[in-house]
Amino acid sequence: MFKTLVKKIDNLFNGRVSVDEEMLDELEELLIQSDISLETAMSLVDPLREVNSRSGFKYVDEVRALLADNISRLLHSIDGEIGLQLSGNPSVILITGVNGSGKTTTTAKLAALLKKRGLRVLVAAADTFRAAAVDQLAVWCNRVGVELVKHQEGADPAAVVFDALNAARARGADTVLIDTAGRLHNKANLMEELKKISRIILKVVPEGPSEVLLALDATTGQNSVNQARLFKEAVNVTGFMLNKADGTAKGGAILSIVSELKLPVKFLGTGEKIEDIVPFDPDIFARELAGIKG
Ligand SMILES: Nc1nc2c(ncn2[C@@H]2O[C@H](COP(=O)(O)OP(=O)(O)O)[C@@H](O)[C@H]2O)c(=O)[nH]1
Ligand SMILES: [Mg+2]
Repeated sequence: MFKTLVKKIDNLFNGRVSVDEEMLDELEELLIQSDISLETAMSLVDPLREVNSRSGFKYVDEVRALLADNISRLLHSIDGEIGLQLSGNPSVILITGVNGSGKTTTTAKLAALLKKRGLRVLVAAADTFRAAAVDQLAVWCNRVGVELVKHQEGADPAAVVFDALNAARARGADTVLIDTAGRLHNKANLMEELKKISRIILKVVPEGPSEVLLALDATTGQNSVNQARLFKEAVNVTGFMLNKADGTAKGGAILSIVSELKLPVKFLGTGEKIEDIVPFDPDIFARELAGIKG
């Protein structure tokens, strides 16, 4: 994932025998070019500059190690848990995000993942904005072998959710995954709809959703930080599913998003297939980015 960024950092470090200010400036520049905000890039590189001017680095690998530590610390400085949380009867996972961010794909991937863990999964087709959206989800659910609760196109998404939660109770399902719309007539409508869905969930499952995942398109770059802020204001987002991490994404936005919103990345989407989902491990990611092998 994010091969370009990993490679660029690696190239910068490789073949160097000593560390100087110029190299650290280059590193900062490289991070900024990779969609990391200036502020976040500085928070990662400034501690390296401090060490460099105080005692200097003996080996380039010390820079890698300290960079990995800084990235890891940033990714751990969050409110909430890193792993997927499942509680409630049934546990509820609400999937939100703008159009094309990979919500429906994420829903299908999670359904398959949880089913594999032995959970009984039910999916709610709460994107009723377009008939094609329900059809797309139905195909996935069929393939994965999980139940789907759907209404007609244009139906009230909150009513779909209400039915799905009650069906889950009646049938003894463990988890309900809710796929939502990413586009309505305007942004305010979308946010209102998400709030309404949240209220309905609370009526049936008093502890509320165990996860509200925001699907983000990794190729969107800095703009995804704005999206994240907007959704966080409307609903109680608990973490991110960063999709299209396999593509041309520069990858740096992930660090800006976590550092600004203080919420965990829970999964990476690494392709269009059902198994292309990876639980996010901050420490592995940090080491990979800093080019520490093994
Ligand atoms: N390469 C890649 N494509 C993805 C990934 N996740 C979703 N997509 C594609 O992105 C497009 C939009 O996905 P969809 O789930 O329909 O987004 P939604 O509008 O948020 O429901 C589809 O063509 C998906 O196949 C991913 O992790 N990697
Ligand atoms: Mg969709």
